[in-house]
Amino acid sequence: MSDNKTEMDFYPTRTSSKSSVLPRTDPVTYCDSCDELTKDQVEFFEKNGYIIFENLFSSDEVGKLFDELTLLSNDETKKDMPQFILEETQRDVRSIFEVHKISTLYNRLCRDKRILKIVQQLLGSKVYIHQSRVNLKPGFDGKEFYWHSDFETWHSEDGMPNMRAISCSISLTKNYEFNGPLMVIPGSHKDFVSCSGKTPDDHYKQSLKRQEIGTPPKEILEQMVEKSKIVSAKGSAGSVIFFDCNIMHGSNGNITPYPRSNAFFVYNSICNTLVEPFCGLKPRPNYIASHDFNPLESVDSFLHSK
Ligand code: 6CS
Ligand code: FE
Repeated sequence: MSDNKTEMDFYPTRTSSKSSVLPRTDPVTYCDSCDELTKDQVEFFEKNGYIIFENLFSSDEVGKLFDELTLLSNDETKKDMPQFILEETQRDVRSIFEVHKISTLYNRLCRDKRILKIVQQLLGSKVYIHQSRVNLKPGFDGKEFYWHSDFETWHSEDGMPNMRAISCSISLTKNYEFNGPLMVIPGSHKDFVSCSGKTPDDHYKQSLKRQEIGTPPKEILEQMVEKSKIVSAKGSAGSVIFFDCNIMHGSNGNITPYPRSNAFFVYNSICNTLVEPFCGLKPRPNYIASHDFNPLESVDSFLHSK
Protein backbone atom coordinates (compact mmCIF):
# COMPACT_ATOMS: atom_id res chain seq x y z
CA MET A 1 0.00 0.00 0.00
CA SER A 2 1.21 3.55 -0.58
CA ASP A 3 2.08 5.84 2.31
CA ASN A 4 -0.48 8.20 0.87
CA LYS A 5 -3.22 8.28 3.47
CA THR A 6 -5.93 10.11 1.57
CA GLU A 7 -5.74 8.68 -1.96
CA MET A 8 -6.25 5.11 -3.19
CA ASP A 9 -3.10 4.05 -5.06
CA PHE A 10 -4.30 2.41 -8.28
CA TYR A 11 -0.73 2.16 -9.56
CA PRO A 12 1.55 0.92 -6.77
CA THR A 13 5.19 1.06 -7.83
CA ARG A 14 8.63 0.89 -6.16
CA THR A 15 7.00 -0.99 -3.32
CA SER A 16 8.77 -4.34 -3.74
CA SER A 17 11.89 -5.98 -5.12
CA LYS A 18 9.97 -7.28 -8.14
CA SER A 19 8.59 -5.52 -11.22
CA SER A 20 5.15 -6.44 -12.55
CA VAL A 21 2.66 -5.35 -15.22
CA LEU A 22 -0.68 -3.97 -14.03
CA PRO A 23 -3.64 -3.03 -16.26
CA ARG A 24 -4.40 0.62 -16.93
CA THR A 25 -7.73 1.52 -15.29
CA ASP A 26 -7.94 5.05 -16.74
CA PRO A 27 -9.40 6.01 -20.14
CA VAL A 28 -6.86 7.19 -22.74
CA THR A 29 -9.10 9.79 -24.41
CA TYR A 30 -12.16 11.74 -23.30
CA CYS A 31 -13.60 12.64 -26.70
CA ASP A 32 -14.68 10.66 -29.81
CA SER A 33 -13.91 13.30 -32.37
CA CYS A 34 -13.46 16.98 -31.73
CA ASP A 35 -12.95 20.25 -33.57
CA GLU A 36 -9.18 19.81 -33.75
CA LEU A 37 -8.94 16.07 -34.45
CA THR A 38 -10.81 13.69 -36.71
CA LYS A 39 -12.39 10.50 -35.36
CA ASP A 40 -9.54 8.50 -36.97
CA GLN A 41 -6.91 10.67 -35.29
CA VAL A 42 -8.55 10.26 -31.86
CA GLU A 43 -8.80 6.50 -32.45
CA PHE A 44 -5.12 6.37 -33.51
CA PHE A 45 -4.10 8.16 -30.30
CA GLU A 46 -6.33 5.94 -28.16
CA LYS A 47 -4.85 2.77 -29.70
CA ASN A 48 -1.19 3.81 -29.99
CA GLY A 49 -0.71 6.36 -27.21
CA TYR A 50 0.83 9.01 -29.49
CA ILE A 51 0.20 11.04 -32.65
CA ILE A 52 2.66 13.03 -34.78
CA PHE A 53 1.94 16.22 -36.75
CA GLU A 54 4.60 17.25 -39.28
CA ASN A 55 5.21 21.01 -39.69
CA LEU A 56 2.64 22.18 -37.16
CA PHE A 57 4.93 25.22 -36.76
CA SER A 58 6.68 27.06 -39.60
CA SER A 59 10.45 27.21 -39.95
CA ASP A 60 10.26 30.94 -39.19
CA GLU A 61 8.42 30.22 -35.91
CA VAL A 62 10.84 27.45 -34.96
CA GLY A 63 13.78 29.71 -35.80
CA LYS A 64 12.61 32.20 -33.18
CA LEU A 65 12.20 29.39 -30.61
CA PHE A 66 15.67 28.03 -31.35
CA ASP A 67 17.25 31.51 -31.12
CA GLU A 68 15.63 31.95 -27.69
CA LEU A 69 16.92 28.54 -26.62
CA THR A 70 20.44 29.42 -27.79
CA LEU A 71 20.34 32.64 -25.74
CA LEU A 72 19.11 30.77 -22.66
CA SER A 73 21.56 27.88 -22.87
CA ASN A 74 24.55 30.19 -23.45
CA ASP A 75 23.63 32.56 -20.62
CA GLU A 76 26.35 31.89 -18.04
CA THR A 77 24.38 33.80 -15.38
CA LYS A 78 21.57 31.22 -15.63
CA LYS A 79 23.63 28.00 -15.64
CA ASP A 80 23.69 27.85 -11.84
CA MET A 81 19.89 27.96 -11.62
CA PRO A 82 18.45 24.61 -10.42
CA GLN A 83 16.23 24.55 -13.52
CA PHE A 84 19.37 24.06 -15.66
CA ILE A 85 20.42 20.40 -15.65
CA LEU A 86 23.90 19.72 -17.04
CA GLU A 87 24.95 16.50 -18.77
CA GLU A 88 26.95 14.11 -16.58
CA THR A 89 30.09 15.47 -18.29
CA GLN A 90 29.17 18.75 -16.51
CA ARG A 91 29.89 20.43 -19.84
CA ASP A 92 26.72 21.00 -21.83
CA VAL A 93 23.21 21.85 -20.68
CA ARG A 94 21.03 18.70 -20.87
CA SER A 95 17.65 20.20 -19.93
CA ILE A 96 16.12 23.50 -18.92
CA PHE A 97 13.07 22.98 -16.71
CA GLU A 98 10.23 25.47 -16.15
CA VAL A 99 11.07 27.03 -19.52
CA HIS A 100 7.48 28.39 -19.70
CA LYS A 101 8.26 30.54 -16.66
CA ILE A 102 11.80 31.53 -17.64
CA SER A 103 10.87 32.61 -21.20
CA THR A 104 7.89 34.75 -22.22
CA LEU A 105 8.04 33.26 -25.72
CA TYR A 106 7.78 29.71 -24.37
CA ASN A 107 5.06 30.84 -21.97
CA ARG A 108 2.99 31.86 -24.98
CA LEU A 109 4.04 28.74 -26.92
CA CYS A 110 2.53 26.40 -24.30
CA ARG A 111 -0.78 28.26 -24.72
CA ASP A 112 -0.75 28.34 -28.54
CA LYS A 113 -4.18 27.08 -29.62
CA ARG A 114 -2.61 24.72 -32.18
CA ILE A 115 -1.44 22.53 -29.31
CA LEU A 116 -3.54 23.58 -26.31
CA LYS A 117 -6.90 22.84 -27.91
CA ILE A 118 -5.78 19.33 -28.92
CA VAL A 119 -4.75 18.35 -25.40
CA GLN A 120 -7.84 19.98 -23.81
CA GLN A 121 -10.05 17.91 -26.09
CA LEU A 122 -8.16 14.64 -25.74
CA LEU A 123 -8.20 15.04 -21.92
CA GLY A 124 -11.79 16.31 -21.88
CA SER A 125 -11.06 19.21 -19.54
CA LYS A 126 -9.10 22.38 -18.99
CA VAL A 127 -5.42 21.74 -18.33
CA TYR A 128 -2.45 23.25 -16.54
CA ILE A 129 1.29 22.78 -17.00
CA HIS A 130 2.61 20.01 -14.76
CA GLN A 131 6.13 20.36 -16.16
CA SER A 132 7.88 22.12 -19.03
CA ARG A 133 11.40 21.59 -20.27
CA VAL A 134 13.70 21.81 -23.24
CA ASN A 135 15.90 18.79 -23.76
CA LEU A 136 18.85 20.06 -25.75
CA LYS A 137 20.60 16.79 -26.55
CA PRO A 138 23.61 18.71 -27.91
CA GLY A 139 25.74 17.32 -30.71
CA PHE A 140 28.47 14.85 -29.62
CA ASP A 141 27.55 15.19 -25.92
CA GLY A 142 23.81 14.47 -25.58
CA LYS A 143 23.35 11.34 -23.49
CA GLU A 144 20.47 8.87 -23.72
CA PHE A 145 17.17 8.89 -21.85
CA TYR A 146 16.64 5.23 -20.93
CA TRP A 147 13.22 3.56 -21.43
CA HIS A 148 10.62 4.75 -18.93
CA SER A 149 7.00 5.76 -18.38
CA ASP A 150 6.76 9.38 -17.30
CA PHE A 151 3.58 8.63 -15.35
CA GLU A 152 5.43 6.06 -13.20
CA THR A 153 7.67 8.87 -11.96
CA TRP A 154 4.96 11.54 -11.78
CA HIS A 155 2.68 9.18 -9.83
CA SER A 156 5.36 7.98 -7.43
CA GLU A 157 7.40 11.16 -6.92
CA ASP A 158 4.90 13.95 -7.68
CA GLY A 159 1.59 12.45 -6.51
CA MET A 160 -0.18 12.46 -9.88
CA PRO A 161 -3.21 10.26 -9.07
CA ASN A 162 -4.40 9.05 -12.48
CA MET A 163 -3.28 8.77 -16.10
CA ARG A 164 -4.89 11.96 -17.41
CA ALA A 165 -1.91 13.91 -18.72
CA ILE A 166 -0.35 14.34 -22.16
CA SER A 167 3.14 15.48 -23.19
CA CYS A 168 3.61 17.62 -26.28
CA SER A 169 7.11 17.60 -27.77
CA ILE A 170 7.98 20.26 -30.35
CA SER A 171 11.08 19.62 -32.46
CA LEU A 172 13.30 22.71 -32.49
CA THR A 173 15.87 21.04 -34.70
CA LYS A 174 15.60 18.28 -37.28
CA ASN A 175 15.10 14.92 -35.55
CA TYR A 176 17.04 12.53 -37.81
CA GLU A 177 17.07 8.78 -37.30
CA PHE A 178 20.66 9.16 -36.04
CA ASN A 179 20.71 12.08 -33.58
CA GLY A 180 18.65 10.54 -30.78
CA PRO A 181 14.99 11.08 -31.70
CA LEU A 182 12.26 10.15 -29.22
CA MET A 183 11.31 6.45 -29.51
CA VAL A 184 7.94 5.12 -28.34
CA ILE A 185 6.43 1.64 -28.05
CA PRO A 186 2.92 1.97 -29.55
CA GLY A 187 0.20 0.56 -27.27
CA SER A 188 2.48 0.34 -24.22
CA HIS A 189 0.45 3.08 -22.53
CA LYS A 190 -2.26 0.49 -21.75
CA ASP A 191 -0.04 -1.44 -19.32
CA PHE A 192 1.40 0.05 -16.14
CA VAL A 193 4.86 -1.29 -15.34
CA SER A 194 5.18 -1.34 -11.56
CA CYS A 195 8.92 -0.92 -11.02
CA SER A 196 11.09 -2.48 -8.33
CA GLY A 197 13.31 -0.62 -5.90
CA LYS A 198 12.72 2.24 -3.54
CA THR A 199 12.80 5.95 -4.39
CA PRO A 200 15.94 7.54 -2.89
CA ASP A 201 15.71 10.95 -1.19
CA ASP A 202 16.11 13.80 -3.72
CA HIS A 203 16.05 11.20 -6.50
CA TYR A 204 15.60 13.90 -9.17
CA LYS A 205 19.19 15.07 -8.63
CA GLN A 206 20.27 11.80 -10.24
CA SER A 207 17.29 10.73 -12.35
CA LEU A 208 17.19 13.87 -14.50
CA LYS A 209 20.76 13.10 -15.61
CA ARG A 210 20.40 9.32 -15.86
CA GLN A 211 17.35 7.43 -14.58
CA GLU A 212 17.73 3.96 -12.99
CA ILE A 213 15.00 3.66 -10.31
CA GLY A 214 11.64 3.68 -12.07
CA THR A 215 12.86 1.97 -15.25
CA PRO A 216 11.37 -1.35 -16.40
CA PRO A 217 13.34 -4.63 -16.44
CA LYS A 218 14.65 -5.90 -19.78
CA GLU A 219 12.24 -8.86 -19.83
CA ILE A 220 9.19 -6.60 -19.69
CA LEU A 221 10.67 -4.29 -22.34
CA GLU A 222 11.32 -7.31 -24.59
CA GLN A 223 7.70 -8.46 -24.16
CA MET A 224 6.40 -4.97 -24.95
CA VAL A 225 8.46 -4.64 -28.13
CA GLU A 226 7.58 -8.18 -29.22
CA LYS A 227 3.85 -7.38 -28.81
CA SER A 228 4.30 -4.11 -30.65
CA LYS A 229 7.39 -2.41 -32.19
CA ILE A 230 9.52 0.68 -31.73
CA VAL A 231 8.53 3.88 -33.54
CA SER A 232 11.10 6.63 -33.85
CA ALA A 233 9.61 10.14 -33.91
CA LYS A 234 11.77 11.51 -36.70
CA GLY A 235 10.67 14.80 -38.16
CA SER A 236 11.62 18.23 -39.37
CA ALA A 237 11.94 21.18 -37.02
CA GLY A 238 8.40 22.33 -36.26
CA SER A 239 6.93 18.83 -36.12
CA VAL A 240 5.06 17.90 -32.94
CA ILE A 241 4.40 14.61 -31.17
CA PHE A 242 1.67 14.31 -28.54
CA PHE A 243 2.17 11.29 -26.30
CA ASP A 244 0.24 9.77 -23.41
CA CYS A 245 1.79 10.15 -19.93
CA ASN A 246 2.19 6.38 -19.59
CA ILE A 247 3.64 5.36 -22.94
CA MET A 248 7.01 3.60 -22.69
CA HIS A 249 9.57 5.85 -24.39
CA GLY A 250 13.24 6.73 -24.45
CA SER A 251 15.93 8.14 -26.73
CA ASN A 252 19.49 7.25 -27.68
CA GLY A 253 22.57 9.37 -27.18
CA ASN A 254 23.71 11.84 -29.81
CA ILE A 255 27.22 11.34 -31.21
CA THR A 256 26.51 13.35 -34.37
CA PRO A 257 27.20 17.06 -34.91
CA TYR A 258 23.44 17.73 -35.19
CA PRO A 259 21.70 18.79 -31.90
CA ARG A 260 18.30 17.20 -31.24
CA SER A 261 16.59 19.92 -29.24
CA ASN A 262 12.93 19.54 -28.33
CA ALA A 263 10.59 21.57 -26.15
CA PHE A 264 8.27 19.51 -23.94
CA PHE A 265 5.08 20.70 -22.26
CA VAL A 266 3.30 18.30 -19.90
CA TYR A 267 -0.42 19.10 -19.72
CA ASN A 268 -2.27 17.64 -16.76
CA SER A 269 -6.06 17.69 -16.45
CA ILE A 270 -7.39 20.03 -13.76
CA CYS A 271 -9.39 16.93 -12.64
CA ASN A 272 -6.08 15.16 -11.88
CA THR A 273 -4.19 17.61 -9.68
CA LEU A 274 -1.33 16.38 -7.51
CA VAL A 275 -1.79 14.84 -4.08
CA GLU A 276 0.91 13.64 -1.71
CA PRO A 277 3.61 11.64 -3.57
CA PHE A 278 2.78 7.93 -3.48
CA CYS A 279 6.41 7.08 -2.70
CA GLY A 280 5.89 8.70 0.71
CA LEU A 281 8.68 11.26 0.29
CA LYS A 282 8.34 15.05 0.15
CA PRO A 283 7.14 16.48 -3.18
CA ARG A 284 9.73 17.36 -5.84
CA PRO A 285 10.48 21.06 -6.36
CA ASN A 286 7.90 23.19 -8.12
CA TYR A 287 10.12 23.69 -11.19
CA ILE A 288 9.85 19.92 -11.86
CA ALA A 289 6.28 19.28 -10.67
CA SER A 290 4.16 22.42 -10.63
CA HIS A 291 1.52 23.06 -7.98
CA ASP A 292 0.14 26.00 -9.96
CA PHE A 293 -3.11 24.31 -11.03
CA ASN A 294 -4.60 27.39 -12.73
CA PRO A 295 -6.01 26.33 -16.11
CA LEU A 296 -4.36 27.72 -19.23
CA GLU A 297 -6.15 30.11 -21.63
CA SER A 298 -5.16 29.78 -25.29
CA VAL A 299 -3.57 32.40 -27.55
CA ASP A 300 -4.09 32.39 -31.33
CA SER A 301 -0.38 32.28 -32.05
CA PHE A 302 2.61 32.36 -29.72
CA LEU A 303 4.30 35.04 -31.85
CA HIS A 304 1.51 37.53 -31.20
CA SER A 305 0.83 38.54 -27.65
CA LYS A 306 -2.98 38.47 -27.77
O1 6CS B 1 11.31 12.90 -13.87
C1 6CS B 1 10.77 13.56 -14.74
O2 6CS B 1 9.76 14.24 -14.56
C2 6CS B 1 11.47 13.59 -16.08
N1 6CS B 1 12.15 12.39 -16.39
C3 6CS B 1 12.07 11.79 -17.58
C4 6CS B 1 13.06 10.77 -17.92
N2 6CS B 1 11.10 12.06 -18.46
C5 6CS B 1 10.03 12.96 -17.97
C6 6CS B 1 10.59 14.05 -17.17
O3 6CS B 1 11.31 14.94 -17.91
FE1 FE C 1 10.19 11.00 -20.30
